[in-house]
Amino acid sequence: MDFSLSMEQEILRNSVRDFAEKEIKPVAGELDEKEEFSYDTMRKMAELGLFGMFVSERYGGQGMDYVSYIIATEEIARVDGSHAATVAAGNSLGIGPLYYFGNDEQKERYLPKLCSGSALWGFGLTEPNAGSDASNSRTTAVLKEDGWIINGSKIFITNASTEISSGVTALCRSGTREDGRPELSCILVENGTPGYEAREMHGKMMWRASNTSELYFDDCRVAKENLLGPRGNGFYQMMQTLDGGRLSVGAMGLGGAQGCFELALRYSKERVQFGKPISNFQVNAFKLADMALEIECARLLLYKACWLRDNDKPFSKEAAMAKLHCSEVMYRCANHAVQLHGGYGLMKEYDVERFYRDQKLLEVGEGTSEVQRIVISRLIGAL
Ligand code: COS
Repeated sequence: MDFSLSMEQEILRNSVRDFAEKEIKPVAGELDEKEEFSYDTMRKMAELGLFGMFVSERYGGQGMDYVSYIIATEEIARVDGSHAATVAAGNSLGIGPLYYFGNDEQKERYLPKLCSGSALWGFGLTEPNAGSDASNSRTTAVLKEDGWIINGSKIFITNASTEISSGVTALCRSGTREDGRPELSCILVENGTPGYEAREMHGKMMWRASNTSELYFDDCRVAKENLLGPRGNGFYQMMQTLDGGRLSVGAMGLGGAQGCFELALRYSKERVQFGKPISNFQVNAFKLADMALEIECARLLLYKACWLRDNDKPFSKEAAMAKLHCSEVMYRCANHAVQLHGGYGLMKEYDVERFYRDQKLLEVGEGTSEVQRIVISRLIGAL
């Protein structure tokens, strides 16, 4: 068994780490405070090649393996959750469905701009009444002579209402299946289409510098050709996309946990109480040891799941496990990190305060921890 990364993967990790330290870390706190999406850091992340990472060069992508994409996401998350969210949602959820299920014309139309990072695309699954129960979508798409007419709304959609957002893949009820259940299809809707509006949401606890939107479809008309893949395949497409997406959320948990650990270790060695650095007290050293242990285990689990994907092996169960575990590892690491910082950890001046808030999303987004346990339970044959 070979656990070593390739030279290209090591170089990628170092360059993304260096970039994140220099370009994101200094501005992350202020952007979080102002709840502001940064077009400047977006442009720089795009220049670094952080979009279209697993897409073939034919469509303007970087043609990398999934492990590389996950390493890059991990390194951004080590410094800031909001920027990692922009990258993870941009690749897995924005680009993913178009790349996996689009026809040549759709890929050629949308992917080059998305892979260059000059445009972003949303993943329109969640609705006000269809969160965990994702197939209970109420948004309808009716096929008429001149195209689809869409009505309904979506909520909590990342990257959908920035100035460079160019559209969304929307899951819609397009009819009724033979077995009486709703037929669900994915339809591509471009920004600027009459009847479609994406409104930015504010007041978030976490990922405050990422873009989150509510989407409204009011007799929104798009061409028949905007259907993604075969009619009725929408839910499978969304679920398959989420399998890959969950690996990037795992990377956010792993990177965030690593960030918390490094901040906590440095602070514990500097902070002196009772005449010695607080890391010298066994109660604190053990916290740091537990963090290091959990991060090591999480990394092995996540990379193995990515390796399965890269080698065309089933990975749904491992993706759910990695997403769940990495989220919970970051939870424990963020908690320890704030505890080790004492009162200072509760102040915005210290990055651990932001990590502590950002972590919570990982247990909620792209399938709650409870949903991951359902997926795992089913895949091990327990449910
Ligand atoms: N890939 C492809 N198809 C899949 C799939 C996957 N990973 N998982 C399920 N499916 C298929 C099933 O085979 C089933 O097909 P049929 O309708 O032909 O029988 C269909 O999808 C429905 O599957 P299932 O019966 O398991 O659906 P449930 O309604 O029970 O929902 C959960 C299952 C809860 C796991 C699903 O709704 C889910 O993941 N919810 C969370 C959604 C989420 O992550 N939202 C966050 C998005 S924010 S980015």
